[in-house]
Amino acid sequence: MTTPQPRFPAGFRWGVSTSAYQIEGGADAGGRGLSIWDTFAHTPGRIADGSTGDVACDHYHRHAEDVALMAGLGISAYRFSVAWPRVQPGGTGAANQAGLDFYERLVDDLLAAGIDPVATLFHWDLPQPLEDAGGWLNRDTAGRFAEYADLVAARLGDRVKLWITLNEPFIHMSLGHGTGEHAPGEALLFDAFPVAHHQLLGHGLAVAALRAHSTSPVAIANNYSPVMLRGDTDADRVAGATYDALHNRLFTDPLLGLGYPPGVEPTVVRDGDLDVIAAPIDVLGVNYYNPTGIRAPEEGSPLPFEMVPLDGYPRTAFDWPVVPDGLRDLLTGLKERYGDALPPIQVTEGGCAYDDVPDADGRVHDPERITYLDGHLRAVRAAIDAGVDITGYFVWSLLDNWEWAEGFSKRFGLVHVDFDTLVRTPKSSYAWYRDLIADNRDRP
Ligand code: IFM
Repeated sequence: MTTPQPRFPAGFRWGVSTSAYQIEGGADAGGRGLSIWDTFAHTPGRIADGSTGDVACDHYHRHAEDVALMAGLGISAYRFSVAWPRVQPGGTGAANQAGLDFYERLVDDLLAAGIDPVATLFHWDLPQPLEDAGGWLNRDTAGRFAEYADLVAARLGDRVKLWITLNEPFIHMSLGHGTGEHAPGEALLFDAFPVAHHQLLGHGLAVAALRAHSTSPVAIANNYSPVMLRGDTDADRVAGATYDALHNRLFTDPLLGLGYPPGVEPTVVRDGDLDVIAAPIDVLGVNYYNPTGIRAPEEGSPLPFEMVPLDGYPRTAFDWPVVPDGLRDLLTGLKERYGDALPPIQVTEGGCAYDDVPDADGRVHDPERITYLDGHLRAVRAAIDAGVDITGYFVWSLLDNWEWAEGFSKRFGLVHVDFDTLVRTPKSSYAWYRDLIADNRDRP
């Protein structure tokens, strides 16, 4: 890098993130049940390369090796997700102790390595029996989620250092139930709004369950994509505001006590629900990858906006534009929008996919990822300097892993995984992140 990274405040949480279905494998191990992603991935035509998460990175059997990789990085926190179908294979009822045993081993190994366990309870892998009963379209699923949260917190509440209820409920609603690109594969467009409300209701009920067993802070991880208008007519501005309400406000306004933004209110809200949803949280998890270009739609379009490519920026292997300033603007914009209602922020995901290939010596050089992370961490620092309370950053992801509908074709890891042999090879970005963390630790 040409200029050294600015320093971060003492106690800043340096982490990496993963999720259960993307890394664990062990699909049948320890009495795990089926999730909607097992069903989806095993349906021909759903996944780009025809793969499944049955084995993924085999983290279920190799978690000790992966914790050692984390210790080598020097991270202070590891964000993983608990697979609901490991804990409740049928989606309801008593806990499957073997499932909880696995997470207990992981949590204890992390603590022994000096790494804070950060547990996400729902990263999209709904037990299939709950989907068969209506999934998140069914209000009952919110109550089931709180019961599951209770079981996990009863076992791990004394050791998990930060709880995250839901990961990216917007993506689960929009891609899972709006367009059908993700599990469970429903293409309901705007009829998917009940999924937003029931996830938020489940979040609020789970907050109470977590607090009954644990004094650790509670968060949610929302993903945000700031709007970059591509057009300057009134119609373009209306389209931008609509997209912003849908992607950036639908899951945050009600959490912070403002109710649903006009124009995107679900019709299934009952008296008292908004109070449950607005239960205070301690941290807002922010996942950021890129902004979205928006302009007014063509006449006759089924959508009230049109998404347009953002030209002039470098692009990742996912074809996502690399816009670090978008992260700074997002973070300062959250502060402007929510003011004192905004809790401290941790960036719970940020990262990029590139086609990383080992060289003849077996080393994996990923300079684009270093540039990406360097730019985005400078953006975080700039937002801190502008007065936003940001207390952590988690790289997505520790390992190359199973990227949902893209299968194994998109590599996000600091560590390369050979999906035939499952051999792990730290990339040059791993060494860069390790040195950055050490530098921040060593300099007062
Ligand atoms: O891999 C996903 C993760 O599961 C949720 N956030 C975005 C990542 C990259 O697409």
